[in-house]
This record gives sequence, C-alpha cells and structure tokens, in this order.
Amino acid sequence: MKIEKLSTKEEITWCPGCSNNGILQASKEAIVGLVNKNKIKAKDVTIVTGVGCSPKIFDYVNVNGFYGLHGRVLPVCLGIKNGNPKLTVIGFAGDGGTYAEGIAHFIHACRYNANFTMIVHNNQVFSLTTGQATPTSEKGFVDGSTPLGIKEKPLNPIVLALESGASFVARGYALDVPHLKNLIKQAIAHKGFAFVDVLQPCLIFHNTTPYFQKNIYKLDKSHDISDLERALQKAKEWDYCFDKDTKIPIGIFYKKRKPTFEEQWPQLKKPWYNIKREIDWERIIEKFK
Ligand SMILES: Cc1ncc(C[n+]2csc(CCOP(=O)(O)OP(=O)(O)O)c2C)c(N)n1
Repeated sequence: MKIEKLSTKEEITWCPGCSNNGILQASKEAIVGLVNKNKIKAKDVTIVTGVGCSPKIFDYVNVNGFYGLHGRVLPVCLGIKNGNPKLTVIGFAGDGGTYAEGIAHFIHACRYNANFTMIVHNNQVFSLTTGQATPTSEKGFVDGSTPLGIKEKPLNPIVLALESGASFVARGYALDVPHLKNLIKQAIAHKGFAFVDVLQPCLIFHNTTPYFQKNIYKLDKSHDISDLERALQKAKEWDYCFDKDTKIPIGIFYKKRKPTFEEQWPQLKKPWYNIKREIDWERIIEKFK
C-alpha cells in the first residue's frame, strides 16, 4: 500500500504550518507501515474524533470513522471496539476535549484497558475556539477568558494515565515525525489501551515551539518501560509549565501486557459480531412511512 492511498480530496483547513500536519503525516506513515507488514488491514482502521482543530484529521485520512461530540471520543471508541473487536480503532482529540470535557472517560479508559489507541493533540489550549486555557495550560497562562492568569498547576496526563492503570503510555512531539510515527505504530500494535500524548504547539494561540526545540529529549533503552515507578519518575520530570528550563522526555514511559476489557467479558469472547443478519430493509422502511 502506498501512502497516497490514505489521502483524501478534502482541503486542509488548519493554519498554514500547523503542527497538526506532523501528527497527520506520522499517523498515515504508521498505518501504511502496519498494513504493509500485514499487522492490520486498511479496511479495518476506524478513526474516531470529536470537535476542535485536531479532530479534522479524520477528513484527511481515507479510512472509515466517526465524528462524535466534543469530549466524547473515548466512549465511542469503546463502543465501536465492543461492537466489532476486529476493527483497529484510533481516537484523535485535543487536550481540551480529552482532559477537560472528557476527563472522566479518560480515567476509565485507562482502567478498562480495551484494545484501542488514543492520540491526544496536546497544544495546551482550546484552539478552535481561539485560545482559552485547558487543564494542561501552564500556571500563569493568560488569555481573553482568564486575563489574570491561570492559578492552578496543570494536570500531568502522563502521570494520570499511569496512576489510572493504562497499559501503554507514551509522549510524542508533533514536530518529530519519524519518532512520532514509531510511537503510533507501537501504540496501535499494543494489545490494550494505548495512550499517546503528543506535544503539538499551536502557532497562533500557544506557540511553545522554541521551548520544546530546546528541551525535548528522547527516552532511550536505558529506560525500563516495564517499571511503573520509574515511569512515574520520568513522567514527573516536566510539569507542563515553561517558567524554568526543564528537560522533557518523549517516548514510551510504560508498556505492559494486561488482560484487555474484551478478553475479560465472556459475552465479548464469542464471535457474535460475525453473525450474518438478514436485514429486510423494505420492511424496516415501511414502518417509518
Ligand atoms: C460539550 C462541548 N463543550 C464545548 C464545545 C465548544 N468547543 C468546540 S471546539 C472547542 C475547542 C477544542 O479544543 P481542543 O479539544 O483542545 O482541540 P483543539 O481545537 O485545540 O485541537 C470547544 C471548547 C463543544 N462543541 N461541546
């Protein structure tokens, strides 16, 4: 399969130079790579998105999918996965949708460990609605709706995911496409809930690029991804603020094979989703006439 097969005719409406393009490219390369290695089938890839700048990614990838509500990507992913466990389900959403409106879903998705992937475009701001603070905006962040600056410490989604029981926790950087592609490939290949928080500077409302370019470093083989305590230590190295020069690790923090949601529910083990139903459309339509 060639990567061009995943392109659509939709015009890209992100701002010119938007770092969401990095996530788009990395995701397409990851999908193509897995398809060409027979790890997944292109026809089974199912994207779930919500509302925001980042969710537009679904318009630009030629696979099946579902546009849901803002903040509700995770329950839709879970529903689709349970409805047809053969599908390769990938959720995409912003930090606002995931860590504000959707925060309860996030914690429970980590606990449930259903076999799908969640990629968060974390620009630490509500971009589509022009720059309001989200739970990952840094302390002191000023915008039109918080002119006195945010007083709270930001939420650290990597720590939250680890503490909530997620079995694959990673952080990527939208401007390092080869590294991000590799993370997304491993996330999709992981059996269980795979979470990737992608640092994605918003050029207009939260341009953190210079800080990231200076401070990001990659976790290497010396980091033991099976050690939860070590993963938590690494996750706490950076607090999502920009007041001091802190090094920011990217890569896989933690990975562990745990029983998935589907594996533990007896009713989901039977291949009931394969049953061919004879649907009498004419009779159904007749009812609505
Ligand atoms: C339940 C609900 N709350 C709020 C909104 C308004 N809304 C639409 S997009 C958006 C911002 C999206 O921000 P984020 O999820 O961080 O994604 P980004 O645009 O930054 O990629 C908001 C607040 C909505 N549509 N639905």
